[in-house]
Amino acid sequence: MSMFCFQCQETLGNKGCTRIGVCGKTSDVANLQDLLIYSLKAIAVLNLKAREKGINREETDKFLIEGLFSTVTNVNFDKKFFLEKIKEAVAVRDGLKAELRKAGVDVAGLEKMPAVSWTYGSDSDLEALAPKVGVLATADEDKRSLRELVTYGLKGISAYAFHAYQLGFKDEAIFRFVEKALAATLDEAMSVDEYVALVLETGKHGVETMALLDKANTSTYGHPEITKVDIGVRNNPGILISGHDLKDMEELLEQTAGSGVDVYTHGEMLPAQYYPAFKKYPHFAGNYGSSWWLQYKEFETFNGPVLMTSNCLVPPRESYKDRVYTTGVVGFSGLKHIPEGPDGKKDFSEIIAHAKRCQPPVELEKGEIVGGFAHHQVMQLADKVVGAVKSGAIRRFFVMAGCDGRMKNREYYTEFAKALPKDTVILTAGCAKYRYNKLGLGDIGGIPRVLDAGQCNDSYSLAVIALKLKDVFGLDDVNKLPISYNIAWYEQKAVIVLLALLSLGVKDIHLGPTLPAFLSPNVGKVLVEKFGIAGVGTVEDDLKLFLGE
Ligand code: SF4
Ligand code: SF3
Repeated sequence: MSMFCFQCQETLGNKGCTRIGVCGKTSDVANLQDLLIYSLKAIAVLNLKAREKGINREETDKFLIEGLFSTVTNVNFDKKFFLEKIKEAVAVRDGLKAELRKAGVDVAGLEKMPAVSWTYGSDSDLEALAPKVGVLATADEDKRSLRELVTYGLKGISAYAFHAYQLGFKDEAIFRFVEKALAATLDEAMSVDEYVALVLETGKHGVETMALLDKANTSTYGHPEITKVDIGVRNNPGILISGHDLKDMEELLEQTAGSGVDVYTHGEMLPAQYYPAFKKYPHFAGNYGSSWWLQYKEFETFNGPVLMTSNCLVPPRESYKDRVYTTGVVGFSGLKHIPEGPDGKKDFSEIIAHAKRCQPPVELEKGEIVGGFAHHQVMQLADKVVGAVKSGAIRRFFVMAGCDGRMKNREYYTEFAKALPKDTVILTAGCAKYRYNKLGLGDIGGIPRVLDAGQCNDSYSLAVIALKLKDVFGLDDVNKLPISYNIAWYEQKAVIVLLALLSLGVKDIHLGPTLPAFLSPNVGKVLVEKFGIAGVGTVEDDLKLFLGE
């Protein structure tokens, strides 16, 4: 075994990747990601102490969330990036120790923790330590499972907090919680029950973080509105932008205006099409292709440059590698990275010049998809929706938010969507939608049968909608609504979405296509008993179950 990672749904054999990631992550990168997390935990321990002394640096908060975000599946594959980040983390950690000493704190006690005291001389020291501090360093399988569940939730929180931060929105309480929870994963005295409580607290902060990002996005770019998105192509050369970062989207649209280059969205950037602030650009073309895992084909035929602003990057093929640019925390050795300038802005001129040398995209399909059903828009249609439920025109809603993935068993979601009775509506968010958003499932009295709220973080919108409907119908429990949850997960943002829903009291969520490998049998049992979490079966059986037939 040269590595151990089981943080995503595609982990090998639903047990763990041990030689190379199914995602393409090499063992040295996987181990260095573990060492980075280990270093961040030490910073968290020290920063909590520093906060008690009134020492609190925003750069430390930002460093923590950036570091966690960089280890999310399909974000960064670059060994050099992680070596540098670990060194920076050690410097931040040692700087904090020095400051604490100056403030009269006795750090000797904290230094008894190996994470707080280890040192290195060279890169090879880092590489030697890295395999020893990962997931398997926790021997007890239940504690390991809970610590990882919390850590993956924190990765999701950090990704969303990072996007909000980019737009100037932050919340001290979220930063403080990330530190508290990270530090707790090093606490040898914590019991299994205490970790279970921490998991729920992580979900609660997940809700707050998604609410913060929702506020950041909507107050900066307006409320998403019903939009028809073209899925064909135009005749100009184009730039394809993917990932989740709306600030990058804004800057790219601004800088390409009048250049003769069109901008298309891919994967999780599709929901940018629903925001009023972006729709105003005439060169903002449609959405090209589908979800992340098809990029090996779709980046090829796009012909022009691609900008990856966050997950999911797939190790690029040689044939189009020179056209893929990364930015933010995304990285891959050999790809050109666009950094943030000292003024906080990015210069995309190189990508624009590159696009001008390229052919227009090859058309993959024609037509349009409809989206933009975030909470604000849905609430404007509330009377219609409530009326349809009361009249029986809508029998049930199915929340099918989450991720897409490349494994064959995801066909379940397409088949499930197709098999749903015509008086049911799918509420979706995240790239899971690509399994059914082009099926033409029709509408119910003008309400489309697939309501897309946006990116995975907009699952928050779906929770807001559910809570508002609960009030409208005068119910005392969100679980009494005619809503079923059949959620698809892949990476750690979906983990925080799940924990957020649990913390809001949602029960009986079905999670697939497989349950997380990082849930030990006992932890899985707790989730089943406390929250009614279940996996997925066959489409036929699941439909009967959901519809009570
Ligand atoms: Fe394996 Fe997923 Fe980890 Fe990649 S992120 S190494 S596929 S478990
Ligand atoms: Fe998709 Fe990677 Fe999760 Fe934001 S882009 S949902 S998988």
